[in-house]
Amino acid sequence: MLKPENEDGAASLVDPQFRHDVLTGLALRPRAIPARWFYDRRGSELFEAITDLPEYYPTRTEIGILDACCADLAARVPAGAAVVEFGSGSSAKTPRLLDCVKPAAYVPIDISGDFLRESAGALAQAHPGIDVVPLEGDFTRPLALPPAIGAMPKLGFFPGSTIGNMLAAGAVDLLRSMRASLGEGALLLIGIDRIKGEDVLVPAYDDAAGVTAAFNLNLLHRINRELAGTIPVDDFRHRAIWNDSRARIEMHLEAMRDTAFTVDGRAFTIPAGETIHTENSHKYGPRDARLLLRGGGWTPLAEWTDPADRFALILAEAQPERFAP
Ligand code: AVJ
Repeated sequence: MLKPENEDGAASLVDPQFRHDVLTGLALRPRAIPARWFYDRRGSELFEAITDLPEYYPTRTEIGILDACCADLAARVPAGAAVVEFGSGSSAKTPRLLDCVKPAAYVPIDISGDFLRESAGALAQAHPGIDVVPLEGDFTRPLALPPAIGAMPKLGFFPGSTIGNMLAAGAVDLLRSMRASLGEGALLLIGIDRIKGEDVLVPAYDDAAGVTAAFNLNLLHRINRELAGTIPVDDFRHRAIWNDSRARIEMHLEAMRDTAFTVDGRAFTIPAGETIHTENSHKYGPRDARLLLRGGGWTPLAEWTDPADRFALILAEAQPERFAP
């Protein structure tokens, strides 16, 4: 499989999926490119910087909840469990969860093998009692877990409100895939960002230091670098908009003047004021989040929030709904 990013930047092979998503996305109306393409090396660095911003509350809020709920959570997870993380486990949350739950095994799943092995190695060193078994693969589809953890009780971990990037249908599909991968009776600990005032939401996605703007605009630099693009990046600006009816923050790149450019030899024009939609970050009220989980085959068992109710960690079990008429 081709990697979306290579060490040598310009000389890297074109990822056919990236090329396809960009060329079709720029031809769509409204124009839209999937958010997963933000995360080349520079984009991942910028996202790390976002998590430290004073305005970006989700990361530190979720870590605070995880620390505060540890005793309660640990009491609900069977001994000798395997923690299965959907994502590479490079965040500050993973070691905290492992120290809390003390599982027998830890399985990080990621499509980027290099990144996966790096973070898995570091975690294994820091947790000598835990069997770390990285699994390279696409967790948006059901996958076979390593035989070594076959008999262990499973705890899935999907932090960061990453589920918020998906539309409702895609989010339900993903939850069902996780259920198929982990099996009936498994637990899932998922972080979901809450609906709150625009006064908090918009600055979290449009910070004073301009880091989120750089993160969004990096997508255009990446297109220019990897797909032989001629996009005049300085003619675009970052926009973060709260879409109240859909309960989501949308990120866009807005053309500040009429622009014309090519990507991989194809010509595009974007008139002044029009945008490329680059990300949705859906927010969920308490009932919305539980409905979403049930829709994906997960029954909520417990949930923990911060004192300001900004973010929720929900523990759910892969069980069919009981008492259905
Ligand atoms: C990684 C998808 C959870 O939606 O808050 C942060 C990505 N985008 N700032 C989010 C993001 C702009 C983030 N997720």
